[in-house]
Amino acid sequence: MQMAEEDNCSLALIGDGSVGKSSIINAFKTDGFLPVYKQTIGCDFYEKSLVIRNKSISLKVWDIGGQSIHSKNIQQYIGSSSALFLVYDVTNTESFNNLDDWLSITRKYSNSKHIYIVGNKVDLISLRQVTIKHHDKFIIENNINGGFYMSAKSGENVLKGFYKVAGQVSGIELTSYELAFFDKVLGVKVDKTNDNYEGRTSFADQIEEEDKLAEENRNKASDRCNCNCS
Ligand code: G3D
Ligand code: MG
Repeated sequence: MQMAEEDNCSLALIGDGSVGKSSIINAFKTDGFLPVYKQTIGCDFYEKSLVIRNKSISLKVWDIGGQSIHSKNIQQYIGSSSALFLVYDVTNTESFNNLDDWLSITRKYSNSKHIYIVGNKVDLISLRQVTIKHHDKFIIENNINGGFYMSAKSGENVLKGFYKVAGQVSGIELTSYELAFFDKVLGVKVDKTNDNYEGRTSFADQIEEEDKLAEENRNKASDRCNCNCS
């Protein structure tokens, strides 16, 4: 009997800090939401085997800290990803505006056709700032593959997004009917002691150092500022 071959999909979640990248990955990873943990510094990854239409797909997910856009290692993570989620927070216009920078850096280092924007925190309905019109306009004007709205808190669209994209990378276009099976809302869990850095790479410490240095230099530069800016 022939062994079924396994496809590979590596997906990087990038975007500003606090938009919910780690929370989305945790929602996918644990079928739950872990609201209390440190901001990702550096880069962590998680690997999971998915079965899509009887095809086994090994999905590797990279979580790149928002503060590492200028890190030299970001090229490697973006360049080696077959798909990219550019995540923003629908309650934070700045995180949406900064997608321009995230897309530029993505296009600089990647030829992937599988680029999506993800508007996260849609559970915060009354705080929403970024409209559907802006979200759609970004997709059309930048000619990217598409976008999702997610809530890492309720789990809305999280499974759907990951399965849809992993399928696409393997040449499988899941139908709306098939995707509806992933439409479940994930359970909510609170784990205040979680400090799980499983899959943290050796680059993580290096990136952390670079980020600290950049922050220190920024602080030094602002200390030297003698103007009347507030
Ligand atoms: P990051 O990995 O992009 O830096 P995190 O972002 O996953 O660390 O999330 C940043 C904060 O946003 C966290 O709040 C987290 O609980 C919250 N968050 C993430 N996703 C959602 C969501 O879908 N809905 C809501 N309501 N909150 C979300 P804290 O307070 O722990 O810093
Ligand atoms: Mg994080």
